[in-house]
Amino acid sequence: MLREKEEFKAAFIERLQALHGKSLEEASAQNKYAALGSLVRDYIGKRWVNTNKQYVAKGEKQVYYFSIEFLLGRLLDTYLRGMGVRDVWVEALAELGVDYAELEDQEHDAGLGNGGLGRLAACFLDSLAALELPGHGCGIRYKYGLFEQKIIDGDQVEHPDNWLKNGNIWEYRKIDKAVRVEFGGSFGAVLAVPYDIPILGFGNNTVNTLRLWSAEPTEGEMDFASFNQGNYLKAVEYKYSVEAISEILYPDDTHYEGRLLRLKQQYFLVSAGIQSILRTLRRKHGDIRLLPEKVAIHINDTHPALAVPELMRILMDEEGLGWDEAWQLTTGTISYTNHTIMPEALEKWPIDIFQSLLPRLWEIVHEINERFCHDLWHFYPGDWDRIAAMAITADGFVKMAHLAVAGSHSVNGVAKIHTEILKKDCMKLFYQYTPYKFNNKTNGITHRRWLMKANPGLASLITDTIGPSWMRHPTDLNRLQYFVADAPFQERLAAIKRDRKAALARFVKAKYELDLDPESIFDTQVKRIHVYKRQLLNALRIMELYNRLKENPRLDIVPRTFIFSGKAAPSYLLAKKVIKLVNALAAVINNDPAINGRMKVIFLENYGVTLAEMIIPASDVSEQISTASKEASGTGNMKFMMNGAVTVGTLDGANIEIRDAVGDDNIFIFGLKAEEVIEICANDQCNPRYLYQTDPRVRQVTEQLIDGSLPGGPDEFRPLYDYLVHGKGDFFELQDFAAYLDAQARVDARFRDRRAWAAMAAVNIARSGQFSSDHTVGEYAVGIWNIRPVPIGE
Ligand code: DL6
Repeated sequence: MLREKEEFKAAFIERLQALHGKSLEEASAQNKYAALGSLVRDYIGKRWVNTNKQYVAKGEKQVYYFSIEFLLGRLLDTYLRGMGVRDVWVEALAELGVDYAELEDQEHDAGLGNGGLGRLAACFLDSLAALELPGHGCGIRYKYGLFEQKIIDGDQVEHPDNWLKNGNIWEYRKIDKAVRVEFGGSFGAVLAVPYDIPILGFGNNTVNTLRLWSAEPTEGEMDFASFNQGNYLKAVEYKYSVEAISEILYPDDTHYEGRLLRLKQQYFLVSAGIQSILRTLRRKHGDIRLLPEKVAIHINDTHPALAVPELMRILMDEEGLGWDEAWQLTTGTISYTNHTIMPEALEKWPIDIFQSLLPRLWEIVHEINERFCHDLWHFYPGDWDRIAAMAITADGFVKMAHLAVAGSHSVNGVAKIHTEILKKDCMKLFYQYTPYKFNNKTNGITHRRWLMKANPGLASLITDTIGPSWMRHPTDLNRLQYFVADAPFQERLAAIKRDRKAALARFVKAKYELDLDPESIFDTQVKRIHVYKRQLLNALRIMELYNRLKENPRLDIVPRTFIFSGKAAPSYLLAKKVIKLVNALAAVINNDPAINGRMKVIFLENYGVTLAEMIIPASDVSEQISTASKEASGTGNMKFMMNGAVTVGTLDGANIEIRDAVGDDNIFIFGLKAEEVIEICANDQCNPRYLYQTDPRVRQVTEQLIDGSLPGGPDEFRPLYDYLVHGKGDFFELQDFAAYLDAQARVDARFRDRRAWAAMAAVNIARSGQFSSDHTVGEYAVGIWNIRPVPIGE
């Protein structure tokens, strides 16, 4: 398949002519990108059909990963790597005078997710296909992805992310596979139209499917040609209200919002997805009773938890099964991952909204609750408090996490500590009742995107050093341990890091007209902006270091570049203030001649997958400083580690497992532990104010927020001051401040010894294989889904 350069060149030029009627010289970059995409589609088409045929022929169990978010990023490069033609095609393009990087830039990131949860779903799809596992994604084709962030006068300003503006060459609209989704009440029916995106394996013939559903008016309801004018307007209204369902991704991952549109999205996703799965099951196997044997449905957090009552509805109302059998099939098929313990993110739908939009589902949920509470009564006779706390519907709400636990056979957390907290704390009662359902699956990231694609220089060094097996077996990265102290290896590693830093510096110079020093420590915190992730703590220590340098201009520090990037939910005012503060610090510090470039602060706007691919390989230090117990796992921590950045972090989420993997000498741990945080919060003993009174550094930096020394005047950052000094202190910024400064001093000392630093970086890379999502997905496949690889022949 076009493995020879000359063959490819001829095909490419021919395709340009056929698609656009243009010669190579006349074609625009967008035309060339489309022609390249069309050649990729040629390759994929046959293998996709073949994969599906073999799945049918072999009759193996399939898993469907239901997620309200899939944060894919760009796909072109992933496809070319999966096909094994990237290097040949890139070279051939260069010989034609076509810059591949320019073509890559034509692709708009598919940003159909907020952050970790959506990116995890994308990594899992990549690993499923790479491992030849029969697994598919099921999501929503939002017309607008996560908003585009612009920074104007230091503030975040949101713009719509019109990612489909130039079309999407990777999607296949399959109108013949559309299904009707019936809502209750006055809303009526909606046509769910699938857009399939092929998910290519790596060096194999597997092509799995990500099916994204788009909401369209059903034909019947849209037959308004003969309508009088009043009905015509109504018909148009109907059209817009239907299309609104798949119009936009909700831009908040940490706050549950009881909006009707969100509930419509959730039902739309699960109803369309389940109908389509059952249609395939009937066609392939005939007998619906084979469901748990042939299908696993995984729900990524509670957003698709309506899968439980929807599957019950179809099995009973359409397939004619009785309750008990339907329940056995449903719970045997569905499994659930919890991604957060933050109470404000836990979904609960007001019963009146639920009932009026989904009357039949409400009846079923009501019955599930009755039976669930009845069973609890047998187990815990007379323990009303416990039963009330576990009920699925209570206090006027449907509690989605309770529904998800009751309706699935497996419940997993996403890092060891997170699963322990679920078991001991927030889901304690459920764990006591059904301990066998609970298990841990620590998150992972695909090393194909986050190492091979994002950092090809490092990938080559690794292959030169230990051979290529790590690409298929990422734990083979362990073999790098023999080279950790090897001087030539360390030098090459350091040179690659410098090269990535220089590339980022060029990008920053071009976009922000700011000079970064690649010799300085690139110290990075990139992720969603949220109080629990504590970008504010990072900002405070920057202020503290600045104060010290001002007091003593001869202070001996290693120059540092503080890099931030991330989006705040549009209505999250405190988080937006943190963005403003970072930008204010940048304005002051970057322009202060007394600092002489020893500190630089930069906030890179519009964080997303593609930007992350540039920032992460260029970083020396990875800031993972959430309040212990609050970050379920984190996956950014793994991406940095895999690229040789050293973590400064709390004992939270997967940081703990990273610490265990690299050892205490190769990570900078600080701060309160989860048990301490939980206990202080439980006893309501958090009193940050005493630190303001006793630690002069705390006092100085907090006062500076309101003394008028920052741009914007004394009131601009008062909300942050009030939060820190007069707030409840739930996120422990002030308690962890001294320990954080101490950890940063250790970083400074260690970085001076370049060999020691390179050795630390090497240990981090060597130990990162266990955090490949191949490993994680392998564990889901065996421990939860019970699926096996299905090798696909040519
Ligand atoms: O599991 C993926 C990712 C974790 O790594 C993060 O620690 C966690 O914050 C994130 N959770 C969410 C919250 N969504 N909900 N609900 O995105 O999941």
